[in-house]
Amino acid sequence: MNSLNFTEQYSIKAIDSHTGGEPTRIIIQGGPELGEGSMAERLARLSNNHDWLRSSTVNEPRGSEVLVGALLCPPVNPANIGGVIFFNNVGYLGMCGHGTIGLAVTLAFLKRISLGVHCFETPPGEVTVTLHDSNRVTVINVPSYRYRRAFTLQTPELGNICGDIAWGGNWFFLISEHNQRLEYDNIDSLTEYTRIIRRELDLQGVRGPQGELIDHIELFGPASKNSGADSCNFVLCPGGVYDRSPCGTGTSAKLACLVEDGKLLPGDVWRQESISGSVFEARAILRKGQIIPEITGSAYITGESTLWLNASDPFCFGIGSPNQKS
Ligand code: PYC
Repeated sequence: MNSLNFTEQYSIKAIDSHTGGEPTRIIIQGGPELGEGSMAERLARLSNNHDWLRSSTVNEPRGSEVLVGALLCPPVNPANIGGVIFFNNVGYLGMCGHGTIGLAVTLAFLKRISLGVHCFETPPGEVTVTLHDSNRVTVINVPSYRYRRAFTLQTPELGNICGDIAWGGNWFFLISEHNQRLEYDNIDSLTEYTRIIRRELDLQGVRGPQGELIDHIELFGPASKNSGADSCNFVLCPGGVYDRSPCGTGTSAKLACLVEDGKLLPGDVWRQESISGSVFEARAILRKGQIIPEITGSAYITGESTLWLNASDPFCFGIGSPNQKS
């Protein structure tokens, strides 16, 4: 049953935060029971049987296309703090870097974790966070790698676009050679440009090794003068809007490409600036031949709320969602 049976009112508790400008809504109460199994198995159950949770909490009118939601779950391994499944206005994410930083800060706000190291389970694997203070967090992400180097996409509208396809917990097409101006006042045309690329990748059947959609597009350019960063990015997310943060999984995919090209040594710092001016500090370490990204950023709590679902509300499960009642 992909809806929720309730009479009159149903409530969900959520904590909102932002990481480098990108919002995260952590659902701490009122989510469905997903049973046993890995976070990948629970994601499938959430998506197939309880998608109402995603659409009602991140879609309008309660949320927006920018918001990333996350359901906190009990861990499989009791030594871990919890499991987490990330979602957005159109579906589900693998890992989410800014969201994991937001999650750690949220759990600290709730006094459920203290400073130090904590492990979480996500659909693509375990990640470790170090909570440095009430806002600053380092995430050790899942292993990241480049799948295709210098892949040329031929597009009728934009001509040939050359970039790398890489995994950083989500799939990215990373483009450094483009004629776009990476400035905040150029967001509309960057969004349009990357939406075309995303559509063409999909239409032309360009996929990951297991047929995965390449659903994030990442452009790189010079960092702004006073940021102290190595590069600035613009990341188009699957829901069609840009990441306000430098994107933790996108920065991880970038690190994998840089290390594989010999442009960044394991352990050296890479500062990635976002189009909105926030910066993640990143480095890659090598473990058993795999590239393991570490991403450091800060999150801030922006709200603590009870979301109400009203049985007579036609938009109870979100506007335009497949779960919409009217
Ligand atoms: O920080 O990994 C990230 C992310 C993915 C989508 C939005 N943010």
